[in-house]
Amino acid sequence: MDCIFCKIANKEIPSTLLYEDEQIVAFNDNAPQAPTHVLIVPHQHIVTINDFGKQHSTLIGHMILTATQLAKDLSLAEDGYRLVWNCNRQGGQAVYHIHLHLLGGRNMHWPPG
Ligand code: DGP
Repeated sequence: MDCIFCKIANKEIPSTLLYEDEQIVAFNDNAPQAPTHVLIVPHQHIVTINDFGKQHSTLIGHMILTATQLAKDLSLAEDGYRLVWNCNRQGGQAVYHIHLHLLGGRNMHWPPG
């Protein structure tokens, strides 16, 4: 399968992994939208969050808890940060392998762009 995030998760393409286990990897976004911009990505190729089902509940929880732990580890927790899932075209999804964005280190705007 020609998927950039599968290749990163499988270490076929090098990246600086901030976290990894049997379910997920976390690495820096290569087009950062904030001083800290980390992507939390499952090994499992799930195309969009529309494909989430109850069977993914543990994975989803693990992704969110890893993001909040990384936020603490990266000293973002006190000032705050944002977690983002983009879904499909209008949601701004560019890579069709789900990923959770962890953004921090600057003031975030609302409504988002
Ligand atoms: P999204 O728009 O939600 O699909 O976000 C995709 C993000 O993935 C975008 O912020 C840029 C990042 N990205 C795309 N290709 C690569 C890559 O090869 N390496 C890394 N580290 N990030 C990538």
